[in-house]
Amino acid sequence: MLNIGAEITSNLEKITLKAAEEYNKKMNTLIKEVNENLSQRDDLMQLIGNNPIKKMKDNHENHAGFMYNSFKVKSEELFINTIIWVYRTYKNHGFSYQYFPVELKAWKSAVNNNLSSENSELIINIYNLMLDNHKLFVKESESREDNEFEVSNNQFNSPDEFLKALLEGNHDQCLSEAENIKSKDEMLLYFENMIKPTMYKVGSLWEKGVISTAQEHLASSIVARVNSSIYANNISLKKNKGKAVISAAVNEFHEIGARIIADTLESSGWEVDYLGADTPPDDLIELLKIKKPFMVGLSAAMPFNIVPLKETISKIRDEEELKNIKILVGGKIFNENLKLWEKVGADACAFDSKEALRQANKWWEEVDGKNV
Ligand code: B12
Repeated sequence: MLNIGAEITSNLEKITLKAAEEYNKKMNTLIKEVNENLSQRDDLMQLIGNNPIKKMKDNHENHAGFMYNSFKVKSEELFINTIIWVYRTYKNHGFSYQYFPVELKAWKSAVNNNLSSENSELIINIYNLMLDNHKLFVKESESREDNEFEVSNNQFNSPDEFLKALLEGNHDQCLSEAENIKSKDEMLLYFENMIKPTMYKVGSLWEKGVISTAQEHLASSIVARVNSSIYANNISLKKNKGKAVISAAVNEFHEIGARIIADTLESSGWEVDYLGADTPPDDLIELLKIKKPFMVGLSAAMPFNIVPLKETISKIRDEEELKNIKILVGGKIFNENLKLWEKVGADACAFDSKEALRQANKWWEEVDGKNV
């Protein structure tokens, strides 16, 4: 971790709940003011590299959500990793490095104009820290790559060939190999050694501006079809373990990983209800009351979805009839920020499907006294 870590932690710790909530309440005003401030500049197009203004506005919306989450979760690693990702990705998409100090100053001024002085001071300290360390963030963003998974001894075709077929939209080729997967073990290996590294590579290419958002969407939708076909060919009807509900967190649209976890558990005897992306917390809780599962698995990838996930978990814990449910979390954001799962109040976190299955079976064994 960077040597500014301690300073970031101490400044995040100082942000009171009141200050965080005032920032949240006034978020739309802050975003509007920052958008207006930048839009009036003569050098706007140089700053954002001739990108559509909407791209900058999207960044401001994500920024506000990320800051609010950081004020509440107070994770130094999440804070630093996300800033570095933002610098790297927006630079790759044509934004100039100079955009960041300009934007951060606009946030400072919006916070100063709209929040009470008691709260704004605490939040402006964080913006000052970001401004003071601009050069460091530039340097770090140039030296760090997004995580990619290199898979050795792959029994399948090379992930590179699969990637090429995905990006070309070659459904037939992508499905042909999946049709040969005839056992649970092969299925699990395929998820971890083919689907996951390929999708991480897709993300890395999108981040570098090499492929478009449409190509990323195409790849995701083919993967969803491939996974459905693998599932249909390998479904296990023997259910000898507990019930599990698996879902992506509210506002979380990354659901391929959650679905892999659902299919993995189901193929190993768990009775699984898989809910997909963006499940609203109150509806999730209603469903849990009806289904009464042994465990619930929740997935998150985005930094701005951590507080909503934390609140969902806390709502589940508040329900007397759900108090024994085990809560497992996972997803890219937890894999990159190793202590984050504790901050959201989960019982455990798992890095991948193998680890998720091991944890779920361990809990089941403890409670049920069965050999699994
Ligand atoms: C496909 C994709 C999308 C698709 C998702 C489609 C779908 N049906 O899921 C769409 C287009 C919706 C999307 C949207 C966005 N995306 Co996107 N996306 C991706 C991409 C390329 C692949 C995700 C994936 O499928 N990975 C493969 C799975 C198998 O891996 P996994 O999720 O990590 O899952 C494994 C483990 O984490 C774990 N696990 C996962 N869930 C769970 C749950 C439990 C309970 C457990 C125990 C374990 C577990 O087990 C899984 C198997 O090993 C990633 C790149 C990447 N590196 O992941 C970017 C990525 C996650 N996206 C990113 C971004 C920025 C976005 C957007 C903000 C883009 C935008 N401008 O709109 C939005 C945000 C939407 C939102 N609110 O959620 C960034 C996030 C970076 C960051 N730090 O903030 C990434 C990393 C791309 C990049 N390199 O920059 N995206």
